[in-house]
Amino acid sequence: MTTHADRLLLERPVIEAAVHRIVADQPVTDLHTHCYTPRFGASPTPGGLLLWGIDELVTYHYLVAEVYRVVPATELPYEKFWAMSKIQQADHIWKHLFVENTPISEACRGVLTTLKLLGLDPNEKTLEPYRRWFSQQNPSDYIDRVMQIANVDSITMTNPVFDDAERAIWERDPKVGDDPRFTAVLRIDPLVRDWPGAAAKLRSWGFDAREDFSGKTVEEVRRFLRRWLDYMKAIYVAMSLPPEFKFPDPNNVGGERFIRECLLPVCAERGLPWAMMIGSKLRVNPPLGDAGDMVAKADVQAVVNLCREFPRNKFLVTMLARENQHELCVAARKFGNMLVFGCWWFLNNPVLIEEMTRMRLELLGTTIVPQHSDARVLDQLIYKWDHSRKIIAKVLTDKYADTVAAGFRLTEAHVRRDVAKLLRENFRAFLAR
Ligand code: RAT
Ligand code: ZN
Repeated sequence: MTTHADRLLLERPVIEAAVHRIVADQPVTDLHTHCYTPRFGASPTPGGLLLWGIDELVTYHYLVAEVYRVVPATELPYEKFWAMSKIQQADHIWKHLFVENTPISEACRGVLTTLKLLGLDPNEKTLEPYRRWFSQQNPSDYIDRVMQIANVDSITMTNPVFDDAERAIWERDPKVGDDPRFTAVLRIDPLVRDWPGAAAKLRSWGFDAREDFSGKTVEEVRRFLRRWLDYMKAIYVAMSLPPEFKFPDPNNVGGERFIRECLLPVCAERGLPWAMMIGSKLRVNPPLGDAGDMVAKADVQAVVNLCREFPRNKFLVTMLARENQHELCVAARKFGNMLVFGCWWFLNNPVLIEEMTRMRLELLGTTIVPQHSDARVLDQLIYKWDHSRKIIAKVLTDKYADTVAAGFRLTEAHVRRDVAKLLRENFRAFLAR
């Protein structure tokens, strides 16, 4: 007897329909977001870290960058924009990007998709109707609703301990991260980007970390890492690293020693991966804030050196430059302790997601995590996953059609197994390893 799972998928339209259905039905474990549990406070409450709702969606920094292409700083100086209320900023962006221009960029389209999938008409000329709708939602219930629409089963936070506002919240409320829908990640960019500054901070928090690594620095930095990993119940450690990142690095001896002597031993002892997000050049236009960051090509050899020298460590790796993607895939073929993930930030555009997903599947089979959302605003989970799922399904359809043409007897069970790995199990298995 042929069961549903054994059903052969041999013709392209049959493959296509099955793949799109299976990809849509597969719950995602989203391994990198900037979303928070409601206990961190929620917008529009001042200081709330969980951002959600129409005004946050429309003032996403990707859209701040885009509105400055339409209304340049000579017409609206940056200080004036930042002095406006969130509502005024959102109105400005809506008018210029959604009403007076056609919202075809990926970040604009994302707002439309989100509204549509929430059951709203994205054609309103002002934001008032959306504001009324969102004001009737309660953040915690709304998280459930967004997760259900996006079909996301777990949201991984990003928890920067060097951010004073966030650290204060953790210190006030040790249970702030306890929500079964979320997991925490210890984010510590300054320890490599600015070792002397980070060491000074650690000293001010009672850890005797010295710039020249004298005394008990190594032990103390390890104590700091363990303390926060345990406190947050972090599932990995993350850093965004500059295009100049090297390992070893004679120009950043402090950063290198931190990685070698403190970070990697603690990660190995705890069985936790280190997520490296490489290629972000911060603040090339400082007054734009988060919208003022840039991309540049980075050095894949640094990743190769780390994976080879530290075989007991696990490395989650994503790179920001399109030009690095091929070399990174080849590097991943050499090292089982590396898991390539996501189409990060400026790569989160259909043309690049498709290209990267295709290349990764061709070079690495299903041993990848094709996407993460990087949602900064909770509601963005809806569009980021809707858009990416469709591209992943499209690419998989092509790959399966080629495999079938080579004589493989493809069934629904194969597709289900592969899609589960890609969207959920590969990441979970890597953590558990
Ligand atoms: O994608 C983004 O929103 C960036 O601003 C960054 O947050 C980046 O994803 C990061 O995690 O550093
Ligand atoms: Zn991010």
